[in-house]
Amino acid sequence: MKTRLCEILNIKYPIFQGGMAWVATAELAAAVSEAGGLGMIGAGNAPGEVVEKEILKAKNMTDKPFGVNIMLLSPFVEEVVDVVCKHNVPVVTTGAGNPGKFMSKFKSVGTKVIPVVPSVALAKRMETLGADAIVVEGTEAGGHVGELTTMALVPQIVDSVNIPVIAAGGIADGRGVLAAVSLGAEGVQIGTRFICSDECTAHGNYKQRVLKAKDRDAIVTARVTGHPVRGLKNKLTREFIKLEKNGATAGEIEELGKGKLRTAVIEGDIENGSIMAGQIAGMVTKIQPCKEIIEEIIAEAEKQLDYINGLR
Ligand code: TUI
Repeated sequence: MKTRLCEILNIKYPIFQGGMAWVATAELAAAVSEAGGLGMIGAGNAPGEVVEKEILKAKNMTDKPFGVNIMLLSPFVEEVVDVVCKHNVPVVTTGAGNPGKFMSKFKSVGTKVIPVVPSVALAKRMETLGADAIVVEGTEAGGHVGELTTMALVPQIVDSVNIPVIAAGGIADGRGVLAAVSLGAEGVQIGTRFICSDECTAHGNYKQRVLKAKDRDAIVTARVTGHPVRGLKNKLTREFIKLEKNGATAGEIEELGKGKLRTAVIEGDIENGSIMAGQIAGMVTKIQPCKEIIEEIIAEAEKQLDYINGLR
């Protein structure tokens, strides 16, 4: 499976690993890149020096291209942009905002910029600003989500821009990849399934909770803050729902969420922590090496294509 993205980014398969904060460390990113996909370090809310260490670690673990996901709401966004440029990271994806003001800086060091967008308007704006491609993320995704589904959003954006589109949200196997390609995407981004990889450094409790998840377990909370977050049901999501029902302010709800991703990913407290994961969690049933995950997905996509051809 080869698309324009493989050429532009010098990768074997057009499969991105989602830049999940705390979860997407150098170990995971390097393993995905070694397997022929595009691994991504999730900068989240980490300071520049922490992200710098991860970049150097990843460079030691692979010669293949990898990326950094920059969370634009981070208080350290400026210093993260600086370290990414300093180390000539080949690819940057951005989330939770408009990366416009950093675009020329990335371009000047040859870093490819691939913003994550939840709408047609933002996709068009990013193309005009010189984005190399865009990740179109549907509300099926984990973490901070937009309103529209992958199914509805991907073809509308494919029809509105000329740069390559990478579909994200609700994809975890070869059928999902083929569906995304059918909608006009030239690549996919997969997050939740890579949490359940051997190389992912997240706490075992987090991985086991994803494995246990059923179809309706990944719910959205904190809508009133303007930054809705999808994660797996637990004590924390019940507390969010209770606060929301009682008419708590956006500030109070935001306060409840502070530091909670770390609580789950690092400490392994999956009752009080935030278990960000996508709707496809219910389909993830085993922990595998990244190479096996990617090769299985590609083989399934080919099998599914044969099946579809057999229907003609
Ligand atoms: O960014 C993500 N997923 C994330 S970020 C994150 S950390 C966080 N935690 C709590 C609250 C907020 C963030 C966890 N998961 N995905 C990419 C994504 N970007 N989804 C939606 C957007 C987005 C939303 C609005 C991108 C741009 C945007 O633009 C608004 C504007 O400024 O025009």
